[in-house]
Amino acid sequence: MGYRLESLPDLLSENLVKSGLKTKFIGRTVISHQSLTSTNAEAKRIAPSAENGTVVVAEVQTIGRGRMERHWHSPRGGIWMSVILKPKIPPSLAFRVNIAASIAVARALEGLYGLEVGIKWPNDLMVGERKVCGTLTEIGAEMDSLEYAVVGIGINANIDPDLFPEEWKATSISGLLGREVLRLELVQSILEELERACEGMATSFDQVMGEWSDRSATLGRKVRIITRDGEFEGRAEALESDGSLRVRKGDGIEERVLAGDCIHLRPAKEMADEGA
Ligand code: BT5
Repeated sequence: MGYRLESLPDLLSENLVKSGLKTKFIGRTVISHQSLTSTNAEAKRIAPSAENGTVVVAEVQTIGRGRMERHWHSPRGGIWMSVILKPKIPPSLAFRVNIAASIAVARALEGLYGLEVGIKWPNDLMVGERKVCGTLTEIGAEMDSLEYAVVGIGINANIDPDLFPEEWKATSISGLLGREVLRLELVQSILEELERACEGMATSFDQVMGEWSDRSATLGRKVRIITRDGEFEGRAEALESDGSLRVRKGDGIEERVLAGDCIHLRPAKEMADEGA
């Protein structure tokens, strides 16, 4: 039986998420909680025995995780979910899962609400200069094969943006649109887009990588890169096929950065106007 979306309370229950979902494998199993420490932690716990495409979702996370052990604020009204994927790829290509997730969220936000979403390397989805979504991919692997990837997706859906400290440069979908959205519809759209984006993951991924570059808010910008080894500034030039960001420093030397933080220093347009 189909449900009419607009007549439903906006719950992310197992039945509602699965109802009418147009996917082959993502979301065949949905595990829905009122509250979890972290959907990624729970997804990792069950991943070894879970079926490919299992989705874990929670209304609230009490210890939501960002990258590098940072805290992710996850109050009611947001979308906090993790998808367990088991693509047949080596661990070195696991970054593709994160790329696919960013593309899926960007497509969904654009398709449903007409929002122009930019992807900030490595894992932020931005509207203008503000973050609306972050992704966190964690893996379990043998030396040469990926056992599972857990891709966590956190979206500030229906949250008062004033709840975020200004220094986070965060906002929410409801804050941007001036109205609340149906999270259920957004979750389903993301899961459908994620499945599409994952299609060529084990073979040719060039098209999705190209879409990432097209949607990138980072390429062409002057950036400060902060890694475990230190920091430097330069111009972000390209996303390489191994997932690294290629940055040309002031002295002309190119660096390839696989992991780290990226701060956008100046708008691309301003730099182009200056011929930088
Ligand atoms: C991320 O980390 O952007 C990854 C966020 C992933 C969250 C999802 S929710 C479902 C799944 N389960 C989890 O436990 N996690 C995943 P990072 O780039 O490190 O950004 C973290 C930083 O963003 C924090 O240090 C804050 O400054 C800021 N921040 C925290 N909560 C935020 C929020 N809700 N919206 C925007 N910024 C936030």
